[in-house]
Amino acid sequence: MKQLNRILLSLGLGLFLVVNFAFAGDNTPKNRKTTQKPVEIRIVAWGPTQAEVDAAKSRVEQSTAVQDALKGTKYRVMSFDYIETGDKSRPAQVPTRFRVIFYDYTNNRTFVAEGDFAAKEKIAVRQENFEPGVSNEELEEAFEMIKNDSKFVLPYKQNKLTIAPAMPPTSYLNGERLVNISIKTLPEGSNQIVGISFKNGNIVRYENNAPPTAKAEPDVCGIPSAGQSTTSNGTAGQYQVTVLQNGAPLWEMLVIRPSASSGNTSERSGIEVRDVRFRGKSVLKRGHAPILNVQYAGNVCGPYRDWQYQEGMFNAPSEGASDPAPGIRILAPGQIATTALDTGNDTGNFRGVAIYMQDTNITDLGPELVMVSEMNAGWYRYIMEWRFAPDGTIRPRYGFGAVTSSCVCATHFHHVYWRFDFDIVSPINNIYQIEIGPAGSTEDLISPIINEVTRLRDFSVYRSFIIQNSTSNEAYILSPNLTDGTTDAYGGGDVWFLRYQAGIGGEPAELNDPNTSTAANLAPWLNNESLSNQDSVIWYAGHFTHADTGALINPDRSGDVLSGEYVIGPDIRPLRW
Ligand SMILES: [Cu+2]
Repeated sequence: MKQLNRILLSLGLGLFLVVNFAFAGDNTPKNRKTTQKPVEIRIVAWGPTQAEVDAAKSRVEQSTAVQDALKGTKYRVMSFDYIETGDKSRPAQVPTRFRVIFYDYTNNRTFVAEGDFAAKEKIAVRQENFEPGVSNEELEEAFEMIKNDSKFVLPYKQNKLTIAPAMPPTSYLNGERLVNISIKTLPEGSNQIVGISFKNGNIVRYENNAPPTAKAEPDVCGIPSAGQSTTSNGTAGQYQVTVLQNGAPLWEMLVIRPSASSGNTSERSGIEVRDVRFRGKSVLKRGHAPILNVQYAGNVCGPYRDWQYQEGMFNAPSEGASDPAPGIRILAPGQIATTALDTGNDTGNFRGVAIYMQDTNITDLGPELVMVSEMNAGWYRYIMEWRFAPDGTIRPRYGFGAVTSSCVCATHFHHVYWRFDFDIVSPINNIYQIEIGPAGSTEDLISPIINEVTRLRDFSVYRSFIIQNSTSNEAYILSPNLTDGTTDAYGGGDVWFLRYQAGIGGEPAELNDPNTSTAANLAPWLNNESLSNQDSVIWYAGHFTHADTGALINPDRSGDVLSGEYVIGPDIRPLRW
């Protein structure tokens, strides 16, 4: 294994690190093309540090406004959000303000407190009516309660107890919020889902051994849960990533780890990329996946709205790697990260975003920049990956796995909704649909998308979409892959074309749907606004059917690229650049 050739550290605005990814000599991979040029990854930490976040949280918690609201209650800090500022004509601005989300178990209330990092504002608190999402701290406390419960303490000590997060993450019983945990005792295989009451500090048993939208039976599918801890909602981790080829910027982007990504605080949006530039010109203002849900055939369980803030452990080899910012690991040359989906093993050594360069067969210009993370949502294991090739191709990918559960034995349908805010060179773009023409014709059919609309995929005519700058020739094409499927009634659609909405005070609007149920709810935004020479946003849904009764692990993964039937995502390629 070749070690990092060179690491530069400097003080100043942030940790600054350069890794030389030139391959040489005996380490040359077999498929390496001779045209490959030396490539470097440069990482600069961006935005508030975890220490600043922790200080802000504790100051807010101690404020009189928050203490007045939560006086005498049992409560917990659930989540921390940055409040975005700045307009689209500028690069992402470092957040100066934030929200802290509290849950009051005594009265089953959610509170949102707003403040600023500079501590000049008075803390404002308001009660809001949303479910804050299960937190890592809740899960760890719940596990402890179960391990110490008189009924479970002996089997736990005898290593006969498996405790794992369940679905749905929470249930409300007589108005009380309970956190759901799956408990299996060996060897008799008794399996149940219980609700944890933090209000009363006890374990609540459900009728039929499971909450109404789940089931717990002796038969289970999926891989064994490793029971490792996850990342707290709102953990800092943002960094500017630059890939240099022969010293010139190839790719530049701001990367936000899943736990700090934008969107609804109780869901978030996975690995978020912002201000993505290829060879110095803007491609995407923002790319992320703010909606993730799953429906079961016959509704034997669910449906569930899932979340993407809860990073889980996967394997990011530490030998020769560097951790230049919290939640980011740059792997040594030749190393790749592997997830539960690849290995069938839920155990890992790292949470956050693993970054590496990898030779692929999609271009001979050099290796692809890969960023991957694994996220836990109850018994699901979700893999999100972004791949940036040196020819300008972007391949967002999503993979689906699960740890043992009775529900996942049944056929179920995963849906992921990417949000691509294309700003090709500038925010003002035009969008065209392109299809192959009728038999005998040599011309493609191209039609402009002039108003907000939703379109289905049509693989028979290779239906794709071109996004072009309004006043210059630069253009990208968004092409679905067969694995992305087509929608069913619950999925609600395949592709949506919407006008960008700036929102109040410069905080972008429509980053996540107004979810009134677990299904994606993009329809209210389709109100015929013009997309001609406008700033537009494309939502792209991928639909994946999970139908096997085994380990639910990708059977045909290629070994070095997250691919195969259990992985979906479109290809985004430059047409002219
Ligand atoms: Cu599944």
